[in-house]
This record gives sequence, structure tokens and C-alpha cells, in this order.
Amino acid sequence: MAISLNKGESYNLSKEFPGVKKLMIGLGWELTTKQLDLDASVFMIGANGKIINNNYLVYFNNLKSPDGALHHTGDNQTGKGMDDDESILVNLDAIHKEVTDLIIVVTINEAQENGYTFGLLKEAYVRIYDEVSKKEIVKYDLDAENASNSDIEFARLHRQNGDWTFTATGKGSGKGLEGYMEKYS
Ligand SMILES: [Ca+2]
Ligand SMILES: [Ca+2]
Repeated sequence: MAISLNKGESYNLSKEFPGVKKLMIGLGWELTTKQLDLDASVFMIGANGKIINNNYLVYFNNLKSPDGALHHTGDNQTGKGMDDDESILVNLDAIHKEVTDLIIVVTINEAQENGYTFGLLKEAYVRIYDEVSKKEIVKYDLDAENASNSDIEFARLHRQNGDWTFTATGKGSGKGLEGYMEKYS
């Protein structure tokens, strides 16, 4: 069973899931009345709180990080089909040594212009699971618990002394992907 975390809570991923090497970040959603395009993105952050260079934002326009550690499987614009609609594979051991944090965000395309929120969707979630064992580590509900948000900083993975710590951030900014790009670039 996935770990249930309140916002702001952390746990040591390396201790809770010993030997975990590869994570999968999965984003899924189903439409109700509106056609909404959700996007999963990961900012690979260095000691100064910014991405270590412009290629270390992995999203629909940059599917692989230069270190080969992160691989986005491609943009999905409709959410059609069950299970994960967008996925990002994370190979923890391959992450560039200057990267101290991975910040995972989910945004809705053109949400600001159109007033879109997660509440317009159903069965919308973002989750992380161990790619090898398929064991789910954490799952966040987007449409019910974050209905009024149009974007969310879902989680932060922080590297310390070779261990990875997971923190449930769970904060919306209302500024979309561009807002996160400004903040972390
Ligand atoms: Ca998308
Ligand atoms: Ca779907």
C-alpha cells in the first residue's frame, strides 16, 4: 500500500524502500465535459535552488535529461485510457552529481487563460512507484483533494549523503508551468 503523507511531511525513501533504483512518476486523468491537457514535469535542482542548466527541466518539450537519468515517455494531451497517461522514469543512480533535488509538478495547459482546475476532471492523480517491483510509494488525488488548483508542486525528492528523502509538497501556485519555470530557472 502506498504511504499516506500529509502536506509537508517527509520520509527517507532509501530507508523505506531499500535498494530502490528506478522510480516511475505516473500522471493519470479522465475527462468529464472539458478537453484538458495535463503535463508532468520535473525540475532537476542544484544547490542554488535552480535547475543546473536549461536542459535539466524534463517535460513534454525536453523528454530526456542530459545525464540520461530522467526519461519522459511523451506528451499525452487527452488523458484517454486508464492507468498512467504521462510517465517519467527516474534512474536515481544516474542523476547528475550537482542535482540535489527533484521537484515534480503537474500543470494544466492553458489553465490560466481558461480558468481550468483539477476539479473539472475525474480519476486524476499523480503517483510514484518503484519501477522494478511496481510497488506504489505515494499517490496524490488531484480532482477531489486539489479541485480548486490549476497546478501543483506535488513532491520534492532531496538527496543527502546518498539517500533520497521524499517530501509531500502539495502546493498550487496558480501560475502554471511558466510560473515554475520562472521560479526554478
Ligand atoms: Ca500533456
Ligand atoms: Ca486516463
